[in-house]
Amino acid sequence: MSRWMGVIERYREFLSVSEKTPVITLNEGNTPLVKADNLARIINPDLEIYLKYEGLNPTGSFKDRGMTMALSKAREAGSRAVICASTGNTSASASAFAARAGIDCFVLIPEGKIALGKLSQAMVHGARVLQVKGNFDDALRLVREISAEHPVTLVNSVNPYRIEGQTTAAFEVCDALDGPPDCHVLPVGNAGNITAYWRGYRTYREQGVIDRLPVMLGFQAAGAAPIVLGHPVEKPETLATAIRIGNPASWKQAVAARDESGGLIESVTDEEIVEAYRMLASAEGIFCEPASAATVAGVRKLQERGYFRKGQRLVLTLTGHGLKDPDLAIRVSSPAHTVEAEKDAVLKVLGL
Ligand code: AN7
Repeated sequence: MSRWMGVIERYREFLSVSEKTPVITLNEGNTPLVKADNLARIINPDLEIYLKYEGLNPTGSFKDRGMTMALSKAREAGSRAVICASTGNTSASASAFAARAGIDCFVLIPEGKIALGKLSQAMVHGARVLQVKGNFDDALRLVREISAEHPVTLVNSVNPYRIEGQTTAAFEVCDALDGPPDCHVLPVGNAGNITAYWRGYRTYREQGVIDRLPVMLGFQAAGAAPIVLGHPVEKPETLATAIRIGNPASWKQAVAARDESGGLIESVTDEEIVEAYRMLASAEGIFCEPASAATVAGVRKLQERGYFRKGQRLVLTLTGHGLKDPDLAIRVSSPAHTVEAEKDAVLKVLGL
């Protein structure tokens, strides 16, 4: 039988699981690698651009790859409860996989600063949701302390199984392209994903599956760009709430990925993010989160200063689905008309 069974079954040999590990899966992974020729025509027709559309994971973001590992290992260890801080997607994913595992889930989110779709997911899956009067960094500090003192498993990306699970995205990219891209482009928030991709590519090279490594290009939001600035940001601000993070947990690993690959981590403004977000939706039919669009905004910025070479192959990870935050889509798009229920009125508005 060839039914896709999730990332643990597919990449078991690269992951810390044994036949005793109970696999908690929602058949995550195996996401499309969409060739973006329209986008390339706009940005630079001499580039080959692919979009790794992680919004098509079961809970709508890349977090599911790490969460299948984290919850499977938590179950294996006999854990009764998991806890996380989140800008939204981690909590959505943790609560879904915890529900499937029959484990309690506690989530701490920054008050009023997560997209409604993500909040609805944590609630409907039955997590205990606490809104913290503070930002993500405050929430992460709290759950680190609580999980160190109480019998609850931390499932933020400081849990090594999370990063391990997320390496599978790099494997999928290489498997799909029969090799690595020249550049891999990611949004950077808590910096777990850029860490995971870099490790995934290195693993594949050590195993001889690929014979070279891509350049890692990361983008933070300008109002939440601690790695770019070189110091924590006390009050991070960006409309890309997923990456509204001022003190990333995997800071050092992200810098290592950048430097070892000969890449860079830079910032893009909210304005550039929204422009890229609309461009992806209108030119490619792909609806992603604003945080995900930071990749396209970043590529446009690098293109303007002649960074890329002719014929280079780029993979951009679109980390989450646009439906997580429909309010923003409506806010930045042209409004819907209201018309009388009469053909003439409709034709007039349509200009037909
Ligand atoms: C759509 O859910 O940190 O650099 O708590 O949801 O690995 O943190 C989300 C992060 C990019 C950044 N795109 O990834 C959380 C959380 C989306 C995200 C990121 C996130 P990392």
